[in-house]
Amino acid sequence: MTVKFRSIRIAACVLTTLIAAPVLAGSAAESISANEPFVRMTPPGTTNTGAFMVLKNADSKDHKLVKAESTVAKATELHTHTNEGGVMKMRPVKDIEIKSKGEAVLKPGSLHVMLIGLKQDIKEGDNVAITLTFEDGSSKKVEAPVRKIQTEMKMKMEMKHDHEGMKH
Ligand SMILES: [Cu+2]
Repeated sequence: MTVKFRSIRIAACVLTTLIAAPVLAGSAAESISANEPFVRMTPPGTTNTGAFMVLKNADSKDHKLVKAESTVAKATELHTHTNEGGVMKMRPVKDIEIKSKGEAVLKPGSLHVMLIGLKQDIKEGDNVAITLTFEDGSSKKVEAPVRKIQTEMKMKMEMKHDHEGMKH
Protein backbone atom coordinates (compact mmCIF):
# COMPACT_ATOMS: atom_id res chain seq x y z
CA MET A 1 0.00 0.00 0.00
CA THR A 2 2.66 2.45 1.06
CA VAL A 3 4.80 1.76 -2.01
CA LYS A 4 1.86 2.23 -4.33
CA PHE A 5 0.89 5.51 -2.65
CA ARG A 6 4.43 6.80 -2.97
CA SER A 7 4.61 6.02 -6.69
CA ILE A 8 1.39 7.89 -7.27
CA ARG A 9 2.83 10.91 -5.49
CA ILE A 10 5.95 10.78 -7.63
CA ALA A 11 3.86 10.47 -10.78
CA ALA A 12 1.82 13.50 -9.71
CA CYS A 13 5.00 15.44 -9.06
CA VAL A 14 6.46 14.65 -12.48
CA LEU A 15 3.19 15.62 -14.11
CA THR A 16 3.15 18.99 -12.33
CA THR A 17 6.70 19.68 -13.51
CA LEU A 18 5.80 18.85 -17.09
CA ILE A 19 2.80 21.17 -16.99
CA ALA A 20 4.61 24.00 -15.21
CA ALA A 21 7.71 24.11 -17.43
CA PRO A 22 6.11 25.30 -20.70
CA VAL A 23 4.24 28.05 -18.81
CA LEU A 24 7.52 29.40 -17.47
CA ALA A 25 9.23 29.16 -20.85
CA GLY A 26 6.39 31.11 -22.43
CA SER A 27 6.55 34.15 -20.16
CA ALA A 28 6.39 37.44 -22.02
CA ALA A 29 9.76 38.57 -20.69
CA GLU A 30 11.43 35.44 -22.07
CA SER A 31 9.73 35.72 -25.45
CA ILE A 32 10.45 39.40 -25.96
CA SER A 33 13.86 40.82 -26.76
CA ALA A 34 14.68 44.51 -26.50
CA ASN A 35 16.98 45.45 -29.39
CA GLU A 36 19.09 48.56 -29.90
CA PRO A 37 17.85 50.39 -26.82
CA PHE A 38 18.92 54.00 -26.31
CA VAL A 39 18.01 57.09 -24.34
CA ARG A 40 18.01 60.51 -25.94
CA MET A 41 20.66 62.78 -24.46
CA THR A 42 19.14 66.01 -23.22
CA PRO A 43 20.64 69.48 -22.87
CA PRO A 44 21.56 70.33 -19.24
CA GLY A 45 18.54 71.47 -17.27
CA THR A 46 16.06 69.41 -19.29
CA THR A 47 13.97 67.29 -16.99
CA ASN A 48 12.32 64.90 -19.43
CA THR A 49 13.61 62.56 -22.09
CA GLY A 50 12.66 59.48 -24.07
CA ALA A 51 13.90 55.91 -24.29
CA PHE A 52 13.62 53.95 -27.53
CA MET A 53 14.11 50.34 -28.65
CA VAL A 54 12.76 47.63 -30.91
CA LEU A 55 10.77 45.01 -29.01
CA LYS A 56 10.63 41.66 -30.81
CA ASN A 57 8.20 38.91 -29.87
CA ALA A 58 9.35 35.36 -30.66
CA ASP A 59 6.27 33.83 -29.04
CA SER A 60 3.30 32.27 -30.84
CA LYS A 61 0.98 34.70 -29.05
CA ASP A 62 0.70 38.48 -28.74
CA HIS A 63 2.17 40.26 -25.72
CA LYS A 64 1.89 43.73 -24.25
CA LEU A 65 4.33 46.03 -22.57
CA VAL A 66 2.32 47.50 -19.70
CA LYS A 67 4.91 49.35 -17.62
CA ALA A 68 8.42 50.78 -17.75
CA GLU A 69 10.42 51.95 -14.76
CA SER A 70 13.77 53.61 -14.30
CA THR A 71 15.60 54.81 -11.22
CA VAL A 72 16.87 57.91 -13.10
CA ALA A 73 13.37 59.41 -13.39
CA LYS A 74 10.70 60.31 -10.87
CA ALA A 75 8.02 58.90 -13.18
CA THR A 76 7.98 56.79 -16.30
CA GLU A 77 5.14 56.56 -18.82
CA LEU A 78 4.48 54.79 -22.08
CA HIS A 79 3.82 57.41 -24.75
CA THR A 80 2.97 57.79 -28.38
CA HIS A 81 2.98 60.74 -30.77
CA THR A 82 -0.13 61.76 -32.63
CA ASN A 83 -0.52 64.26 -35.39
CA GLU A 84 -3.40 66.55 -34.45
CA GLY A 85 -4.07 69.01 -37.24
CA GLY A 86 -0.40 69.18 -38.18
CA VAL A 87 0.73 69.51 -34.56
CA MET A 88 2.68 66.60 -33.09
CA LYS A 89 1.47 65.81 -29.60
CA MET A 90 2.54 63.23 -27.07
CA ARG A 91 0.02 61.29 -25.11
CA PRO A 92 0.23 58.38 -22.67
CA VAL A 93 -0.87 54.94 -23.80
CA LYS A 94 -2.09 52.13 -21.52
CA ASP A 95 0.15 49.55 -23.14
CA ILE A 96 2.22 48.79 -26.24
CA GLU A 97 1.24 45.66 -28.13
CA ILE A 98 3.92 43.38 -29.55
CA LYS A 99 2.29 41.01 -32.02
CA SER A 100 3.21 37.33 -32.21
CA LYS A 101 6.40 36.95 -34.29
CA GLY A 102 6.27 40.70 -34.80
CA GLU A 103 7.82 43.80 -33.31
CA ALA A 104 6.96 47.13 -31.76
CA VAL A 105 9.26 49.96 -32.78
CA LEU A 106 9.82 52.62 -30.16
CA LYS A 107 11.46 55.56 -31.95
CA PRO A 108 11.58 59.36 -31.87
CA GLY A 109 8.30 60.83 -33.12
CA SER A 110 6.46 57.59 -32.39
CA LEU A 111 6.03 55.19 -29.48
CA HIS A 112 8.49 55.73 -26.64
CA VAL A 113 9.17 55.33 -22.96
CA MET A 114 8.91 58.79 -21.39
CA LEU A 115 11.29 59.48 -18.54
CA ILE A 116 9.75 62.29 -16.52
CA GLY A 117 11.53 64.33 -13.88
CA LEU A 118 15.14 63.24 -14.33
CA LYS A 119 16.96 63.00 -11.01
CA GLN A 120 20.36 63.42 -12.65
CA ASP A 121 21.94 64.76 -15.84
CA ILE A 122 21.85 62.22 -18.66
CA LYS A 123 24.99 62.37 -20.75
CA GLU A 124 26.48 60.45 -23.62
CA GLY A 125 28.26 57.31 -22.48
CA ASP A 126 25.91 56.71 -19.55
CA ASN A 127 23.79 53.61 -19.34
CA VAL A 128 20.22 53.95 -18.15
CA ALA A 129 18.62 50.87 -16.61
CA ILE A 130 14.99 50.44 -17.61
CA THR A 131 12.76 47.68 -16.27
CA LEU A 132 10.04 46.58 -18.66
CA THR A 133 6.96 44.80 -17.28
CA PHE A 134 4.62 42.79 -19.47
CA GLU A 135 0.94 41.83 -19.25
CA ASP A 136 1.64 38.55 -17.43
CA GLY A 137 3.65 40.29 -14.72
CA SER A 138 7.01 39.08 -16.01
CA SER A 139 9.69 41.73 -16.39
CA LYS A 140 13.12 42.30 -17.84
CA LYS A 141 15.87 44.85 -17.31
CA VAL A 142 17.31 46.72 -20.28
CA GLU A 143 20.53 48.75 -20.26
CA ALA A 144 20.04 51.67 -22.62
CA PRO A 145 23.08 53.75 -23.61
CA VAL A 146 22.60 57.50 -23.87
CA ARG A 147 22.90 58.86 -27.39
CA LYS A 148 22.81 62.27 -29.04
CA ILE A 149 19.97 62.17 -31.51
CA GLN A 150 20.33 65.65 -32.97
CA THR A 151 23.86 64.92 -34.15
CA GLU A 152 22.70 61.81 -35.93
CA MET A 153 19.84 63.60 -37.62
CA LYS A 154 22.24 66.30 -38.77
CA MET A 155 24.61 63.65 -40.11
CA LYS A 156 21.82 61.97 -42.03
CA MET A 157 20.84 65.32 -43.53
CA GLU A 158 24.42 66.00 -44.56
CA MET A 159 24.64 62.56 -46.15
CA LYS A 160 21.44 63.24 -48.00
CA HIS A 161 22.86 66.52 -49.28
CA ASP A 162 25.98 64.77 -50.48
CA HIS A 163 23.87 62.21 -52.26
CA GLU A 164 21.78 64.89 -53.93
CA GLY A 165 24.97 66.69 -54.91
CA MET A 166 26.23 63.60 -56.70
CA LYS A 167 23.20 63.56 -58.92
CA HIS A 168 24.01 66.97 -60.42
CU1 LIG B 1 6.61 61.40 -24.36
